Amino acid sequence: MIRSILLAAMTILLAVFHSFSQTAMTNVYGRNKTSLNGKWEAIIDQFSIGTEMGIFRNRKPTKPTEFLEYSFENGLRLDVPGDFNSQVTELKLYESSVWYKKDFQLKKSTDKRYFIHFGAVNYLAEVYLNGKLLGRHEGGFFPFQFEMTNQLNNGANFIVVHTNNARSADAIPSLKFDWWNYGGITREVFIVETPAIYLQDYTIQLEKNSMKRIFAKIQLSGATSKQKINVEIPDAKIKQTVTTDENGFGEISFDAKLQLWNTKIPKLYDLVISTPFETIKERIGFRSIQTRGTEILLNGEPVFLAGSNVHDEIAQREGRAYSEADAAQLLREVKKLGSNFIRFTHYPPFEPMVRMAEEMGIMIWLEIPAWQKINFENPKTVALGENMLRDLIARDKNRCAVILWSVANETRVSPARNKALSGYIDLVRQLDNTRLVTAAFDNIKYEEQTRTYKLNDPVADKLDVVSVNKYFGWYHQWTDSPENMKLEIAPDRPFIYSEFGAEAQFGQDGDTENAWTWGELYQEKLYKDHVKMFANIANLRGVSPWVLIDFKSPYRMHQRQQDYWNRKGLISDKGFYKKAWYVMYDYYIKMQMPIKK
Ligand code: GCB
Repeated sequence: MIRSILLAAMTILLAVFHSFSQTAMTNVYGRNKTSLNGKWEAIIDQFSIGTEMGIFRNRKPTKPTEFLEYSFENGLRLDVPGDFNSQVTELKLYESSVWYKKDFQLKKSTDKRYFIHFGAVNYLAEVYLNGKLLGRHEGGFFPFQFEMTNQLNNGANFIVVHTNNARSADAIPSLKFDWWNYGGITREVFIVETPAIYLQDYTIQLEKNSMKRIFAKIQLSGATSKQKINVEIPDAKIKQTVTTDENGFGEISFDAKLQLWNTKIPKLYDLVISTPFETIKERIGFRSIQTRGTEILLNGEPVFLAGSNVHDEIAQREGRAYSEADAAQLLREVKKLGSNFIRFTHYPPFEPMVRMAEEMGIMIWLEIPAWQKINFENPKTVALGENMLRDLIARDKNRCAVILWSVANETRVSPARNKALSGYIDLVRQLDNTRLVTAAFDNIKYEEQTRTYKLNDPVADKLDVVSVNKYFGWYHQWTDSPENMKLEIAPDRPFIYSEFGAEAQFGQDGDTENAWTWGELYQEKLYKDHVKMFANIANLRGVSPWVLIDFKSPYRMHQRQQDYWNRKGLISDKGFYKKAWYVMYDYYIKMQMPIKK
């Protein structure tokens, strides 16, 4: 009896497990893949009734008395990748179900495995192949995959994806957030063909605090016996063999003579990993990142993070950024400002953007969308955040440009939140002990007696670098002249001023005194004041103005000044530089000048 109950429970667990997505394989761009990008047929399903109707079966009437109240044929067609809100005028504010369908042909080999990879779907995705559920995924900014091998036909196939971007209280992000809730299949889709035993995951980086010792971790999928894997970096004369165990896992570490990646010369090497069944290539770099007291050290040298906060949106076009051209446009602006560092807010951007930033020598902060009011009381929400961290680190852990993982932005202190964030920090360290961990806080408090701002947050003590968002002159009053402002934030470690700023419409002067003029002069002065304040913060190791470019947001309802744009950009929605841009430009030149000894 007990045995059969256990068996039944196991079967249910397996079924539930099966219906969830898998973490995407490392380096999908280096795989044998076919793109499913392009036009997909689509059906808008405002009431989310398509599941009951069986839209995913894509049936046609089979007898005279039969009719079906849906059809993909000759209807809406949407571009993938791309959000649906900015493709169809009526969908601009839409937050519900859209069904996508794509036909494809595939010559199936019996000795291969097949996966479908999604760069991201916002927010929920249910993926069906040939009318049967492959699985579900939750979270709008992370890659995921499903294995299709058994359900795939040799020849004609069709994929249906049910996407839904409705907000919910237990989601991450939760009900409100300051960016547009772009929905749909927002990032690229690939079919990946692999051998039966394939290289699912690998990590190759310098060991913590080392500038010459490399460690490599390999995970094969489908292996049942030991295998020999070659790891080669010809340019660095590296040729190593890792022997995996019966479960496909192997690791090794070795010394190498390397030219380290840095922001001036972002050296990347060609990496070749060969198993007996396949060869995977990519470009990879090596650097060390650590803290010493209040310093951040890149390859042992103190570095100042001259930052840009970047949303996944470009100037001159509404909608989610998705292409290499978009990434190039965004990153060009980051470079032009003189930034050596990007804080990608408040979610990871699409993968090619991270790779391109690395090629350009830009250091990177990546975070999960745990933004302000997250329901940390709910264990499912906490677990969702953990999964996001796992997926994020799985995707970008081989990118040397990534120096900081951020676990949250402006979350409210509570026992449940403290426990959740503390768990996230431990998890990040367990998954990747080579990078620095941070979070952005907005809860600094003014101490009247000492006229000093301090941060009293139990979570901050666990971080390598403490980051604060504070809007003096905009949401908060200056309590002293900028030169005399005192901030003592985590004085024993590096501090990043991760957000500050004000809204201004490009081309509208206003005046320096009144915020409500929404003018460039007010914004410019506010930036000058911040620069004065920065000079007095002893442990300030980076700043990141909010925000590089104006972006769309439902929060911003002033119809004449904002029109649903957050206008805190240094650059306008049309791509013009506001006066404040030049203040930061000058500051960044000064902060990155070599120190005279
Ligand atoms: C913040 C948030 C950011 C907002 C910004 C603003 O503190 O972290 O997501 O967009 O302020 O403009 O209010």
